[in-house]
Amino acid sequence: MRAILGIGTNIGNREENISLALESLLRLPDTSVVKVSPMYETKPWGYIQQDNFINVCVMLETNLSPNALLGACLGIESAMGRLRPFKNSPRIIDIDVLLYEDVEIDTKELKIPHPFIRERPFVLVPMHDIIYNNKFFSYDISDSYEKCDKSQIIKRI
Ligand code: PH2
Ligand code: MG
Ligand code: MG
Repeated sequence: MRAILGIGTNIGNREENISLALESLLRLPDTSVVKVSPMYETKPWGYIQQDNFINVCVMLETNLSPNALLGACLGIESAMGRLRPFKNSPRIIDIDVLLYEDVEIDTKELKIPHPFIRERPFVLVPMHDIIYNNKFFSYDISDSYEKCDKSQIIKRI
């Protein structure tokens, strides 16, 4: 099954945090990394009194169930030292399951599609890079992508 993850970091060496998270994803069982978007420098969304983020989106091919994949992502976050002092607080790494083919899940622990995809330019821009013209996800972001404010989502070279 194909899944899309969103990864964000705004503490410490952000490029290194992204690389470490990608390396950990490569080591997951029954899972391969199919595509990685470019890195984007993004202004904080929600709680804005914090440093800029680097965000990327990743496409996986995986036999892990959505819940097992969530568990694996939370495990990588913990192993990298993620703390959760308050909602939307600065973080070493955040790995969210955004889409899992056309599966819909609405539990306390896991909501797929992720409920805020269409509101968040820092998700829409890198996601658009990797799901454009794909045949795995019918979730359509093209309208939201076209309309969203991309002025604070800067591609890194
Ligand atoms: N994640 C959030 C809240 N705000 N802003 C940016 N730019 N990037 C993020 O990854 C991010 C955010 C909650 O997970
Ligand atoms: Mg998040
Ligand atoms: Mg998260």
